[in-house]
Amino acid sequence: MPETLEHSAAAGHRFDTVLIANRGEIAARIQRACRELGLKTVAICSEADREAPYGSTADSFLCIGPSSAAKSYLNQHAIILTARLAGAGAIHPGYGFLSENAAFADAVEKAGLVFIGPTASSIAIMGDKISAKRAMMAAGVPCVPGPDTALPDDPATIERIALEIGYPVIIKAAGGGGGRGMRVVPKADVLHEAIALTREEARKAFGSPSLYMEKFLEHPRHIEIQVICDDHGNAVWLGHRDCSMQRRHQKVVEEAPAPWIAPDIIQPVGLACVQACLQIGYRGVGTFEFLYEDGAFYFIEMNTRLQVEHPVTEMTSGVDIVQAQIRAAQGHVLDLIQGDVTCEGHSFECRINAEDPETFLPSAGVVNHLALPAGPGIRVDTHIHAGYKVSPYYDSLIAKLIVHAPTRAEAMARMREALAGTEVEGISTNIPFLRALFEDGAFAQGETDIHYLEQWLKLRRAA
Ligand code: MV4
Repeated sequence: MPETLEHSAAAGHRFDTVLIANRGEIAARIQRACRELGLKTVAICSEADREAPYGSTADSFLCIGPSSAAKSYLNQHAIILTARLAGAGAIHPGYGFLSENAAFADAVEKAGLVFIGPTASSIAIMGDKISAKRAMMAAGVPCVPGPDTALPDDPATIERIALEIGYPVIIKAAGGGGGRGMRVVPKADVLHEAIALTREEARKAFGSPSLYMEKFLEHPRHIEIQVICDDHGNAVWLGHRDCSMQRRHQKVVEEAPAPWIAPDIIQPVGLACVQACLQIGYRGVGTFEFLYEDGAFYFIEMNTRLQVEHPVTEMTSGVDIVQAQIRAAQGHVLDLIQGDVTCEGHSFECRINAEDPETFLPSAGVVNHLALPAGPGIRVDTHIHAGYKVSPYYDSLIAKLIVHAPTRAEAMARMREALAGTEVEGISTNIPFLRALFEDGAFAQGETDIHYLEQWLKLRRAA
């Protein structure tokens, strides 16, 4: 009997070819991990990326649509069809694009392919920030004070919830996340107005008016915990990262471990994350995002994808997170236990963006000169080369500069050295601004919160 797609699906996790449904540095990063695991790769591109070097290193390379992401990297049907035509048994979504789209994960599995990521149901639970919070509270993960249910309509009940939490509170859309669809309420007199506005925005942006309310934390740090899980009831956490250095919800510098976090404070939080993964049957890699204020952790969201900043955790844990993610999707038992996980030294990542230094608008054009740093403890994840054309269609990340050294101070010195050895000409980048940031005293002390970078930029502009 000839094998049908249904039969190959029944064969379960086995695959020898991976379609990488992404572009840029992460397409190159995933391709490397596949090759190291002995897997063949299918690269895809839009018309704007036809010349992309990640295409020529893949086993096959197919253009799936026009430059607009909606018609290429977000075209679910074209991607699944291409995977079948090219003989791929699995799809790796990378980050962004379709990586946290539950309907896509479901469609991939229904086509008899493996989605390299968690189940569609895990993605859906975490995509709804209220059900995510409910799952975390049930697993004993510390959350921001506030109910794990949607706000009711009754004004008096809403007022009572706000008073119970205590002002200031924050109203968030259940369908939001990553900074979209939220509004701070300083005091009672603007509560109902804030709810009405956020509800309308949520209805338009996310197709759901569902909202929830939390205590607003005024000066937190953003600290996240990386987990990796298999399909056999095993899960570990790989330490923590500090991603407080951001501007308009775009991370600029990340580091591992988060500075000044005592092991006995983070330990129970990491274990609770592992517990939560086991309780919801999580598979693959994931990130628990926390706000950290006055010595306490508060869960806000879970990311169900591989993240841009995964390298800092790779450097400190020694675990190849992308390989581990692919092996988990193949159905392998996790090859490390919690006792094997250590955190050694300190790592920083700088995101090099092609952007105007004043306006932060994406800067497209040809990179006519490129020098990249090298040396002990220096890693560069990039897809660009001299002569590369940065297109205006996609996000402006052109390279990630990653360093690792025994101590935080040494890692900062190493990043200064790496930044000094980085030259990108022909387009504007944020390199000058990153160089200045690594000379900043408060940053050197690890004394910064989520508002620091924007304040620093404001002061710098004034000076
Ligand atoms: C918060 C908060 C303060 N209190 N929630 C922004 C992104 C989204 N992941 C959640 N965000 C926030 N949620 C409570 N209860 C402040 C932020 C926030 C923020 C969080 C992390 C990193 C940068 C930020 C910048 C502004 C606001």
